[in-house]
Amino acid sequence: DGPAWTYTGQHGPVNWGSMFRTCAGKRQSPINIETGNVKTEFWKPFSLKNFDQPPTNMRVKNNGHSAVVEIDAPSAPRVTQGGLKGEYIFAQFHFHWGADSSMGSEHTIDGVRYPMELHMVHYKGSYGTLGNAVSKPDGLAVLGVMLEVSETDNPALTPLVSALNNITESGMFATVAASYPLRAFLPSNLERFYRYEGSLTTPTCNEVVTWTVFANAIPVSEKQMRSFRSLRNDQGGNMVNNFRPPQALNNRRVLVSGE
Ligand code: 1SD
Ligand code: ZN
Repeated sequence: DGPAWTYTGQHGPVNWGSMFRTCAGKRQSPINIETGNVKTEFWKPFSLKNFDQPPTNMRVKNNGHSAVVEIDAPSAPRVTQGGLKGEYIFAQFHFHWGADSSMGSEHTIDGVRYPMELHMVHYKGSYGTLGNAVSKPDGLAVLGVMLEVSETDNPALTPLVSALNNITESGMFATVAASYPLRAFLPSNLERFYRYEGSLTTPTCNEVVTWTVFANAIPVSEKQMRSFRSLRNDQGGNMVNNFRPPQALNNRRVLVSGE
């Protein structure tokens, strides 16, 4: 193991490229999405299977750089269509957020930063496991959802936010009492989204992700944001600003779904 990577200081994002070669690659994530410079594609709508089933168990872990949610479900949630080639199986979802609501998202849209971004990570079923899939160029499909501040709590986040009190330190995990189906963490409009080929946004920055960033956000209250900001990271500091800044687009095209 090399030195631990961080979001600030000597082992922060600007130096990931020298610590992990792939982080200096040409297909990195996140990016700024310029909506005036996208190409429209007409894909079949996303097909989400088992996204409406309440999980039999939901737990959240503080992995030192995010809050990661895993579930047990009667049948595995999976996604096809929406321009994806093949079937992708749900693995986990997690969040990136800011010290205050002026920042936090990884992707930006026309330079606009959201206070938080949710990533639903899926691996290609034909690769069998997430571990196998992270070495394949089409191994992962991540669905990115922006969160925007609302006056009232997002009810789907309430049980999850309560559980955050029990995972304040890195390495801790807790059960989420009442678990909502995965659909509750997605915007109601799944038809409009941006698509490009990118990477994991954390070291080792594997260039294996087909990215989807939905155009519509879901709500979160400032009170709920404060619970995320009260977590501690693997350095013992506040877990805030755990987002990587936008990377160069290089020789890539951003696509947008058309209707
Ligand atoms: O940051 C996450 C990382 O924690 C892990 O979940 C990885 C998938 O194995 O995905 C990245 S990200 O690109 O979804 N941010
Ligand atoms: Zn992420």
